[in-house]
Amino acid sequence: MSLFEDYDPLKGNMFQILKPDGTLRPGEKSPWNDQETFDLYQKMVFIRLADQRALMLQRQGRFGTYAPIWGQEACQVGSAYALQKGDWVFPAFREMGATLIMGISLKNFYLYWMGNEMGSRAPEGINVMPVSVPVGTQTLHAVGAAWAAKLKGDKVVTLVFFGDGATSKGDFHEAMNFAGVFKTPTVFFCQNNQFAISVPRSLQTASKTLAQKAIAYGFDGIQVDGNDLFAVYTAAKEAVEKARSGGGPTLIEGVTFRFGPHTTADDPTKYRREEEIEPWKPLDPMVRLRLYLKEKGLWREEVEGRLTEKSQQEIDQAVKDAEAVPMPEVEEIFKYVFAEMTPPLKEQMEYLKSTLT
Ligand SMILES: Cc1ncc(C[n+]2csc(CCOP(=O)(O)OP(=O)(O)O)c2C)c(N)n1
Repeated sequence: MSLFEDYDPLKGNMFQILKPDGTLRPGEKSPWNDQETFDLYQKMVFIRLADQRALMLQRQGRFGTYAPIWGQEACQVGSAYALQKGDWVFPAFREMGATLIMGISLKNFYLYWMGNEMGSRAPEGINVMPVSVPVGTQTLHAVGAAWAAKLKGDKVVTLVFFGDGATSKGDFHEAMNFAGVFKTPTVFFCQNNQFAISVPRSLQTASKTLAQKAIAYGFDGIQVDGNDLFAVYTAAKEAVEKARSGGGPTLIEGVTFRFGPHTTADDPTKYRREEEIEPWKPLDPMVRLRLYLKEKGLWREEVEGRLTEKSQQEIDQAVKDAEAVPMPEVEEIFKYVFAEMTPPLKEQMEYLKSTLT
């Protein structure tokens, strides 16, 4: 029986394997052996520290802005890890975890937020599309790419990330409809982090779950504990395999929480009370994985210290390498919009240049 038949998104019975206390639900097991689980924990430590560093770099004026992933590591690592070589990730703007799991270097990732478009260029063989700031538009791109692959007979799956806020966009509904009709090999991953900037989930939709939106479009939807790496991976893996074997799309709603600001440009204390954050703290994806590993004898304070030190060294190097890349000329903002620059673009470019001299 398929996981998607066991969990009815209308009922809101969320799929979970690893409980917040680090123990497994009865009858459930880790999808990996101990070593692999530990390796993924190590990657998550690196990702969390790289995320924290990004925030600091912005505060120091070395990044333009940044959209932190703090709290959403399991959603991103678990789902991207379920892909195979040749599959594609279509990120929104908060997907450092998924991007690094796909093999993009931290240096490359940092470059984008430093304002260098070279950071949008994935190396050959790494299938990660550039950051998509216009909310939800990437869902259409992911469906188009999946459809193209299907027409060509390529066994490729596209995984697209978006937030709870994006589910109110027409793009999302058009993408879901098209995917359902043409049975495209697409996995829609909604990171329901409870907020779209200042708009809480309760004001986003009257639907009981976001996963249930799949029902209207004729395919599977499942609500997963987005802070549970094991559950996210297991659901994503099943969705990816289903897509690859011609079974069509799936909508996964990862229930999670954004601990940080929306981006470095906002102050969450203006719209979110401390009491709203408090209940999510014990549900942190890193905490439960650490408890699980501790019980297995694989985690101790010294281990954490070692992982942190090693990660910080790698992060230091990535910052150095990214800052050593020459910044592009300001003209490049305008140069590639059209084959030939239009008069308004030329005017804007001249104006910008005049403000810089
Ligand atoms: C088309 C469009 N409208 C508005 C914005 C401004 N904006 C940026 S992020 C955001 C909220 C997105 O919320 P959600 O989809 O839940 O993703 P999250 O930021 O929580 O990851 C908005 C309204 C935008 N970038 N694009």
